[in-house]
Amino acid sequence: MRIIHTSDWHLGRQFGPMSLRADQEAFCDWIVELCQDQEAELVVVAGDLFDRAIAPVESIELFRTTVRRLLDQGVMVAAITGNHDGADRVVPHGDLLDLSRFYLRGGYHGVGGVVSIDASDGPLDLVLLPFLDPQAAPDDFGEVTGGGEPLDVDADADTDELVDRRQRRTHRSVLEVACAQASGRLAAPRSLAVAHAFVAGGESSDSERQLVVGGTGEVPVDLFEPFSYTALGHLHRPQTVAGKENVRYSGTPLAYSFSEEHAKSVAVVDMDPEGASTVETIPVDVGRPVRRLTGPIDELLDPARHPDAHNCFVQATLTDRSTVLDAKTRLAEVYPWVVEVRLRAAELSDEASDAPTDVTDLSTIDVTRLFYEAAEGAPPDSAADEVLVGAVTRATAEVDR
Ligand SMILES: [Mn+2]
Repeated sequence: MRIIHTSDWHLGRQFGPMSLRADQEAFCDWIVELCQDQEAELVVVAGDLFDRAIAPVESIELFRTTVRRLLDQGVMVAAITGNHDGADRVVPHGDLLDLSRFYLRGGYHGVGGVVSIDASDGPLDLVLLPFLDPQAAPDDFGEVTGGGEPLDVDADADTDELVDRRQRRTHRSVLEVACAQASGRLAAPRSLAVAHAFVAGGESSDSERQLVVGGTGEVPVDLFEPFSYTALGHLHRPQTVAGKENVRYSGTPLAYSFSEEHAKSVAVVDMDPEGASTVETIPVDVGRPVRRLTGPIDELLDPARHPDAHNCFVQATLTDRSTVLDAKTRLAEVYPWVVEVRLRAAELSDEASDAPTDVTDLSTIDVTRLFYEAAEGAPPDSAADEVLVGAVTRATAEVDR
């Protein structure tokens, strides 16, 4: 069977002040068409369906119509909530939707369960592992002992033990329980796990929100050992984990931060009836890429210099020593999608302020020169130095008077 693995659609997200609505709609059209062209049987969305817990109404509508179009085409859909989603709002009808072959899970309800699917070439066990907030775990949620066995939960456990157990919980410990429970229930010769997690060894971008406050929230890759293929969400860059072809992040369909200059793609997974899979990544050719440009403003304003950045979201870092007026307005004439303008000189002065120099033995003019260098990113040239010397001489003369 052919599975299309995607994640982190983040519907409703903006790029800085720019709306991504048209790009997200274009991606939804694209995925519907891709499934038709590829004759896919199942589409996976591995968490962060929406960008925030209370998603805009038009994003909810876009998700609903996209799933509807896929189901109408005869494609099954499996989706879980991520750390951005409001699980309680997304999934109240979860198991009802199973009837239409839309498998949606979030939060702790039904976690550790297995959904048996009849695919065209045989059965598949689907294990849906949404982002599990350790602090939100029900009190009777188990623990895994050293041997990987879920601990029996004693309903009469005293309060101290419950408090201890709550404090011990980490993203790793709750996911371990869920994986152990699910793997004990596997029945088909093959399985597909869908999880939203930060698996140790993965490479992050600037647009993921930390899974848990404090600690790293990392989980070890061997949690997913029992499953034939693990479709991961959370990290926004497409990648395999720990060199395993069958444990993979699809990455986001669109670039959501300037750290994502890499190409975006979805993973097309062909799985045989025994669970062996081959994977091909298909680049997503809709949506606006991102570009980081660095240089003096005159260089960046030359339209021949970076013609490929014209249609990108642009972050411009200006290296000019002197003040640049109206930089963003001027850059927008060449790069209509410029989002952010940064000043390198300002960055340099930030760096300089990290390393304070002992100025007690320096003359007033030398301290002034140091200040100039920190503010402008370079020592004063002779003309600037003449002005500084003049100003300092006059100021100190006035103080002495
Ligand atoms: Mn995400």
